[in-house]
Amino acid sequence: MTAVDPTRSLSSGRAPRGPVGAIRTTCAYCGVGCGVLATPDGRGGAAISGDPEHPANFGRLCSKGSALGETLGLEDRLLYPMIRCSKGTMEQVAWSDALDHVASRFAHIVKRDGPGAVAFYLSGQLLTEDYYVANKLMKGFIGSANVDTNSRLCMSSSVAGQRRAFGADTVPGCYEDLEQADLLVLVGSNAAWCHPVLYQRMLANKQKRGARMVVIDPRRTDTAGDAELFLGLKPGTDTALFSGLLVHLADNGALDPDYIERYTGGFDEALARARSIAGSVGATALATGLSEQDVADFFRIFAATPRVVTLYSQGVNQSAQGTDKVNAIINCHLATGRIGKPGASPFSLTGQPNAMGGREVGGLANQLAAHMRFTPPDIDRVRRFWKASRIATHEGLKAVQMFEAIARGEIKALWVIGTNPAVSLPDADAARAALKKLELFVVSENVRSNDTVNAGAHVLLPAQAWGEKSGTVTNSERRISRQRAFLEPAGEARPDWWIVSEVAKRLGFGAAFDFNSAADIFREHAALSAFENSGGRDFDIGALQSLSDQAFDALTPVQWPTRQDNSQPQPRFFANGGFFSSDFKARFIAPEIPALRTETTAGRPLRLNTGRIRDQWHTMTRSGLSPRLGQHLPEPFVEVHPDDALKFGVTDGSFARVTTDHGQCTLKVVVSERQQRGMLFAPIHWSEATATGSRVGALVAPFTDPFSGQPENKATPASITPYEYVFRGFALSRTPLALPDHAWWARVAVPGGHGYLLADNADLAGWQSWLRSVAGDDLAEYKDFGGGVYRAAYFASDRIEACLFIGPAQDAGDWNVVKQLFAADRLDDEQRRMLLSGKSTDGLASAGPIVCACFGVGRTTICDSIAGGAHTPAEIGAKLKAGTNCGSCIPELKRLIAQVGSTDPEQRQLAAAN
Ligand SMILES: Nc1nc2c(c(=O)[nH]1)N[C@H]1C(S)=C(S)[C@@H](COP(=O)(O)OP(=O)(O)OC[C@H]3O[C@@H](n4cnc5c(=O)[nH]c(N)nc54)[C@H](O)[C@@H]3O)O[C@H]1N2
Ligand SMILES: Nc1nc2c(c(=O)[nH]1)N[C@H]1C(S)=C(S)[C@@H](COP(=O)(O)OP(=O)(O)OC[C@H]3O[C@@H](n4cnc5c(=O)[nH]c(N)nc54)[C@H](O)[C@@H]3O)O[C@H]1N2
Ligand code: SF4
Ligand SMILES: [Mo]
Repeated sequence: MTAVDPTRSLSSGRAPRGPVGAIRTTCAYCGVGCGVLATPDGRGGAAISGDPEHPANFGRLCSKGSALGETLGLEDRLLYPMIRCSKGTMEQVAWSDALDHVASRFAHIVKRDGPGAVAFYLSGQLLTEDYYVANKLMKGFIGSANVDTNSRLCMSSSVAGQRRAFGADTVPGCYEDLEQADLLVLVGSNAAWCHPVLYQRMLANKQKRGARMVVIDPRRTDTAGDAELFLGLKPGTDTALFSGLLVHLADNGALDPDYIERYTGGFDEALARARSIAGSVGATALATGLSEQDVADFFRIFAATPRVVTLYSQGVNQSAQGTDKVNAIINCHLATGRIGKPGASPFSLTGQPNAMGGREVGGLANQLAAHMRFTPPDIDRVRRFWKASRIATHEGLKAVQMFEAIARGEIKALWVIGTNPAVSLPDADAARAALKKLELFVVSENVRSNDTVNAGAHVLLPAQAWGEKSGTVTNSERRISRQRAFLEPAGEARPDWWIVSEVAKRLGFGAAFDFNSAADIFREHAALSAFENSGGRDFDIGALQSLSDQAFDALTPVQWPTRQDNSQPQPRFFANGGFFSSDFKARFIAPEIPALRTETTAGRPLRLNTGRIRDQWHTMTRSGLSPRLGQHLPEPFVEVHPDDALKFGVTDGSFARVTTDHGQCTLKVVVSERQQRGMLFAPIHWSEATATGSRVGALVAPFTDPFSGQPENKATPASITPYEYVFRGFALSRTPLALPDHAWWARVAVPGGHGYLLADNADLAGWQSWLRSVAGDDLAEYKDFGGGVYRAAYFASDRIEACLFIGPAQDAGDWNVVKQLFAADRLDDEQRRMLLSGKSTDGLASAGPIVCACFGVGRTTICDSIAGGAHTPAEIGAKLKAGTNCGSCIPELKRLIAQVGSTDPEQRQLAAAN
């Protein structure tokens, strides 16, 4: 290892400071890319607030961003490089040994089986600099394009759709458009939960300017709560809806013939195809399952509103026809010339913090760096720029195909960096089994344990995490922001770019990987974007290629392109054509007739839709550490329409088995009218590491879109059957617990320790002996085995060390109350006595499940306040503070107001239930 390591020092990448010692950085989570002020507390933590100067959020943060300070602990961190030794156990090794090992094993496999036998699987959570170096090594020097990323599961249909239409992967609009639009159409986007700060900007437009909102989603999400029009279409029918819209625009004089004529090609074919798919309002209604009235309303509003932004996300992308869906949307914007103009554009909402940066460096297997492609001139250009010894000459394998090739034994070495494919890939059991076949399986991670690490990694390399790492990310509106270090790196963690560069050096490519800092890499990346680019490539940040280290440290958020000759950034594209095709024109695309890849059958009569919840991020390796975020929806669940619940015999609050042709999960049932009949919804966040039998990726069919390779994550045929557990309960402990194998459990962070929600069928004596084996015999106990109740706690001085509550479904003890007692540093005698009663003690009434994460305000409290006369979120805020900080719960407050205030007793019951 080098004696002086610039990556260990906070002095690089730490400037500039914001007010009173705060460091400006960017949120670790979604593609909104909010600016964050982090003020280190000197003890490894930091106070977090929104950066008022950042143009993505102007000081706002959502519930996840606000809770970032609760996720900085080191308890779960991977601190040292580790290698699996001959006995099968992981052993700590020196960095130099780990890097030598990885390089020599990769070199051996490439020499023996060729470059196609190795692969990298990367992530939109890496910094641009990490991504750039990994892509350069694999595509330029190892000589394979088998480098793909979790963005394949996320954005690749948007990439493919934009490339087909615009000739390049260009997002034409910017965030200001959301404030300037008169109509916001959200398609397959639950922005209220997944892009909350942008959603608030849209709501502000609605409130201030009266913009209208249309939400298109098979589920009535909280995003739909603010919409004038909610279109709960049948899954997978978006192409029909937007084909019908194109026909309507054409037949009602709403086209922009001048724009079509001057700047586009292929309109007639696309319109003819649209007519054959959905040639009228009636045909569209039939194809989508919507009412003719709703379809007609949507078409009319769209046709009559020049300033319209259509925002789309995973309901569009994650489909076996995702690329066609994207193009069906873009067609309507091209046909009306509503593109790249203030308040008018199609807008792909990106998921991860650096989904866009990954696309810029060419992290996908079918891209070259700097938005170049696998064409002979581009390959030659990148080869010359990199002085690449062995550049890949054709596209590599896309994520799902890559894991299939691993399963077949064709890919023998895999390096996973910053993603958890054993959870997030479709057919996740098969993906996990494939990992076990690898001859060399390297994982660069922040955490010591997740399902991918636990799938048999041979080498673990500790990467610097958010707060420690330093570099750049690009958000949904093409804006590059700095992530800056404000904490010392944990243990021996290193930047991902450093780890990859050190392996590259050991493979003999030292000259091309002699980087000393993220700034070094960024300059090279910027220079490549401008290299032989006279405007023919959209991605150009040539103006930034000569930044000094100090200027890089001080870099303020900047949108691309920012070209050398004209350093004025360009917020929008294509208002006056200028597409990136050979004739500078856009292409209308005639989509295929929409159809889902699979039919439901008698055995699999439902369709499983999967997605996100408000307060968790992906596989919970970071958000799962925050007690505040754990309060909102603490358990893995499946949402079912009341009619289906009745039909299949499942009830709210009970458990059910969800089965597909690929796998099985056991989930808590939530019966809800927000769900469409015939569909189930389950969140993606839980894994083997955080719950039993709740890894939803195992249920998902591995079908992919033919153009993008993106899997259809939202429509797998499934069945549901009730599953009985005699006992329910929970455990709380200061240290992590290994629950007995027979139990169903879900882990949740709680103040002061770890919580586990439980369900089980084993006898209570077994639980008693398990607890004794964990905590010793010195237990305070309440036993009523005949009544099915066992409660026990173990104290150290006056504090609960661990406790266990098991009982019949309705009598297992009040989790919300016991959690508060557990959080306390000391319990008085009265509280101790009350503890094992499992009921509230004075002043500790249960507030119900938490709705407002910032102030810990529960549903019961909120419903009481509504019943007591609070009729708006503002009035609830004035009484309870709920919704007055980050605002992420306001959509839910509105739903509760509607439900509690409803004259329909069923609605009122729903408010109390979910
Ligand atoms: N809280 C939170 N926020 C996140 C994330 C997170 O993990 N947690 N992850 C981030 C990432 S990486 C991403 S990619 C984004 C994703 O953000 P979103 O795409 O908004 O989130 P999803 O919940 O995956 O899916 C959105 C909606 O698509 C709907 N849908 C399903 N099928 C169809 C269909 O056929 N047509 C239409 N029109 N809609 C359909 C679903 O019902 C769902 O409500 O969120 C980002 N933000
Ligand atoms: N069924 C279904 N499946 C889906 C989806 C869906 O909607 N439905 N959505 C898909 C989408 S859009 C996405 S984006 C994926 C997300 O899926 P994943 O990427 O698999 O999920 P994460 O939990 O974000 O995994 C990131 C991992 O990288 C680690 N990590 C974080 N930062 C760094 C870093 O800087 N360096 C390194 N080396 N490691 C780091 C974290 O500890 C974590 O283990 O899931 C996809 N899978
Ligand atoms: S919206 Fe929330 S999660 Fe997304 S970047 Fe902003 S604070 Fe982070
Ligand atoms: Mo994503």
